[in-house]
Amino acid sequence: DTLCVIGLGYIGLPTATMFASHGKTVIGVDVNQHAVDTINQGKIHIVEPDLDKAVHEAVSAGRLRATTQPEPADAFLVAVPTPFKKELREDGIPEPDLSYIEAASKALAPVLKKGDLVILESTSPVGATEQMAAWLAEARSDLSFPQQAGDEADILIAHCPERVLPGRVMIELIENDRIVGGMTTKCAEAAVELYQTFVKGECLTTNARTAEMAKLTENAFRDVNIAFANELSLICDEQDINVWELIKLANRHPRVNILQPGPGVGGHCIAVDPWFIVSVDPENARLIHASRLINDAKPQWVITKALEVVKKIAEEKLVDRVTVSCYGLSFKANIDDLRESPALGIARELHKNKKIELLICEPYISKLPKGFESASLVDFDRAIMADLHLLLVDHDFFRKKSRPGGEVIDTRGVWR
Ligand code: SAJ
Repeated sequence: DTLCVIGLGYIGLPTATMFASHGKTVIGVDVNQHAVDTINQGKIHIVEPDLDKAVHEAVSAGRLRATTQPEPADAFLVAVPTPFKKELREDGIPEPDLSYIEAASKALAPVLKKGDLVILESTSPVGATEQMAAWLAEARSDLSFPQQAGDEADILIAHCPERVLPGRVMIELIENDRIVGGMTTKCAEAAVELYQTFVKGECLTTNARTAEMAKLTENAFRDVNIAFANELSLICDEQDINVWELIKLANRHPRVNILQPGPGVGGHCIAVDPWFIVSVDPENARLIHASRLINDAKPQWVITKALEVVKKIAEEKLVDRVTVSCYGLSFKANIDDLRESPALGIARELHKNKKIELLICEPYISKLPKGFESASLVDFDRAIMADLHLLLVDHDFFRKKSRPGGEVIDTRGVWR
C-alpha cells in the first residue's frame, strides 16, 4: 500500500497528504530540494487552507516523506506542471510543453515493477497519457504497457485530471466527482479503487483521451463564458449600461447563467488549458481561440481607460502627477496568489507611468513584489485619499468597504 507522488506542488502535495491521512504510506518526490526539506520538517512551501496541519500530521505519523528521487511503490501519481513552450508556433499559437512529464516518466521507469499503476494527474493535451506510456515503455523495454499489450499489459496506466479549486483544495479533493480515463478498462478500474481511498464523489470511468479532453473542456467552458461577460462589459461601457446590473437581470432567466466580467483572466489553468485545445485543432477551435484573445486583451483595455482618467484629472487639477490607488493584486478574490494575475500586470504598467503616483491596497500581502520600488503598499484608509480608485480584485475585504469618493474604475462591480 505504498504510493509515490511525483511533483509536490499545488496538486501533488495536497493529494499526497490526503492519501497519507487515509492510511497509505506516501513517498513524495520533487526536484525542488527546498520543498523536500520543508515538507520533511512537517511544513509547507505553498499557501492552501488546512494543508499545513494535514502535512504536519502526516509527516509526524511517518506516513508522508519527501525525497528527490522516485522509490519503488505500488502506485505512482504524476502531478507535474504542463505549461506551454516559451516560443510560439509559426501560426502564433502556444504549444504545450510536456518536458516535465517526460522527465518524470524517465525518473520513475527504473523503479517500476509488474502490476504497478501509473496515473497522470497533470492537466494535459489530448494524447499525453499515450505519450507518457510510450516514454515509460522506451525506458523499460522489459515491461509491457497497455498501449502495446492491452489487458495483458503488466503496468496499468490511467489519466485522472485534477479539478480542485485553489483555496478549496482540501474540501474539493474529497467531495468532487473524478473522471478516470484508463488506457484499458482494467487500468481505469485499478485507478478508481485507489481514489476511493478518500474520494467521496463519484469516480466516472472513460478512456484516457476523453478524460484529457474533458478536463480541458471544463476550463475552456469557463474561459468562453468569462469572455462573453468581458465582451459584454466593453459593449455596456460604450452604451452607458451597468454590466453587472445587466448580467444580474439576464441571469434571472431560467436558462441563462453568465459569469462575471473582470480585469482579465489569471491563474495557471483557465488562461492556459484552452490553448491545448486550440493548438491541436486551430481550424475548428475558433470560439475557444477568440475567447482567449478577448480575455487576454482585457487588462490593456483597463490600462487605457485608467490612463484616460489620469489625463483628465491632471488637466482639471492642473497637476503633473496624479495619485492612483489599485485595490487588489492577486489573480482572484480572497487568496494571496499573485501568479499570472491580470491585476498585477495592470499595476505594473501604471507604475511605469511617470505621471502616476501609485498606491496599492492588498490586504493579502505584507510586502510589494519586486519592481514596485516607487509604489507604496497602503491600508484602505490611506488608499481612499487618491485621485483615482482602480478596483482590480473582488476581495470580500473591499466589498465590506464603501465606495471611495472621486473617480472610480471598478473592474469587478464591487462598488456599484
Ligand atoms: N474569473 C472572472 N470571472 C468569473 C470567474 C472567474 O473574471 O466569473 C477570473 C478570476 O478572477 C481568475 C480567473 O478567472 O482571474 C480564474 O479563476 P477561477 O476561479 O475561474 O479558476 P481557477 O484558475 O482558480 O481554477 C480553475 C477551476 N476550473 C473550473 O472551475 C472549471 C478548478 O476547478 C480547476 O481545478 C483549476 O482551474 C485547474 O487546476 O485547472
